Amino acid sequence: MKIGIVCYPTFGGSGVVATELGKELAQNGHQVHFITYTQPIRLDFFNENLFYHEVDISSYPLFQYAPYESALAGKMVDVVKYEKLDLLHVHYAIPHATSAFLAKQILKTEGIEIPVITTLHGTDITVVGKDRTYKPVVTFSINESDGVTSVSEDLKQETLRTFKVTNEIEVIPNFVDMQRFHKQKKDHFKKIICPDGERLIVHISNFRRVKRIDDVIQSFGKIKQSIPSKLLLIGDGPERVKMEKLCRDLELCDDIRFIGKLDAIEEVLSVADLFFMPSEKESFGLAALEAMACEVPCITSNTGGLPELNIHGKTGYMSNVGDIDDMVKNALHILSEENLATFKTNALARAKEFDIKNVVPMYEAYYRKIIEKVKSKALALN
Ligand code: GMT
Repeated sequence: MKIGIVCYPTFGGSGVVATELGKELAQNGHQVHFITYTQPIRLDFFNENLFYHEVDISSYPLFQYAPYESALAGKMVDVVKYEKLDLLHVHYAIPHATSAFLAKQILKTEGIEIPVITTLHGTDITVVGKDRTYKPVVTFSINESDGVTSVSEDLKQETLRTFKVTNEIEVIPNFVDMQRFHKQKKDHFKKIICPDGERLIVHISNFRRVKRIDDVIQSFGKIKQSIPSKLLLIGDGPERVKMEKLCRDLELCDDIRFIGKLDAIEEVLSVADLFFMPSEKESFGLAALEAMACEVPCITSNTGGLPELNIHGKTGYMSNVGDIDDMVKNALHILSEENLATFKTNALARAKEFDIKNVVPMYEAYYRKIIEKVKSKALALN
């Protein structure tokens, strides 16, 4: 198949999933065309089947805001026509599904039927999509897509509760590339971070409020009173400065390091003992899955799709959002000498269920189904 993929090219989970999906599809022999405003972060790989098309957003003094949706739709039309794509797969509803609808209508006037699949990732539904301004547009764009997938059952249910959806939603979970994410021997690295054999706790996110990094820091402060530990905070975003201040206020700076955005996170995860994800909302929790693949158990909140990933008492523990005392109690249990190895083994076993090799075929089957559906519909109308 010739597949167009539209996504946010940044470190965010939806862009990572879209890029990893495209890379795997290319490995499987499909031709994959990324259409984004800049080179996707994880598109760091040469494959003869991978192509990148940059959306050019021309400005004009009249525009206070450049019309990105129009530029994206125009680029989609161009790539579909000239690369003869079979399908457009857009990740994150806003504004990608809307631009795809526009592109589809334009192409229709030229006799081209392009199937459009929208994958819902989380905040496009649970935060931004709910906003009064966007809600009618998101509802319309979901209903006008030829196929809709969601990364967890919980996100599907939340979508059905929030919007008047008339379309079927197929759940295809997120996945992990086990060849990249596996425990590597990085003992020298662990020695540098934890010179006295401390436990290593890691958090990775885009540092938005929804991630509740203050809960990570406060929990860490309590954990280290019982078990000598270090905390690595990986990523960057709007909350970083506030979180640095919190570390200073709690006098934890000697044991916490902010690493910023990091590409080779599997190297850090290889030496981690515990991953923290206390998010307010989390449709899936891709970073937790990547941690599990590197044999790192997880302390997460029990929100959104996290119960579909983290098995309470086996691969880690879940707590109510904001219940720091419970998180600390559970973290101490996992980090104890007698329990840690079992939790690590369980985390790896769970991650294997989300191996990219098992999940990408679900997308391939879904693509074929939607292409067929669109073909039959077009035939019936002619
Ligand atoms: O977590 C974020 O804020 C980034 C966001 C995104 O769209 O890039 O992540 C969402 O999509 C990921 C990939 O499907 C999921 O693993 C995350 O759980 C989800 N984030 C939220 O629901 C907050």
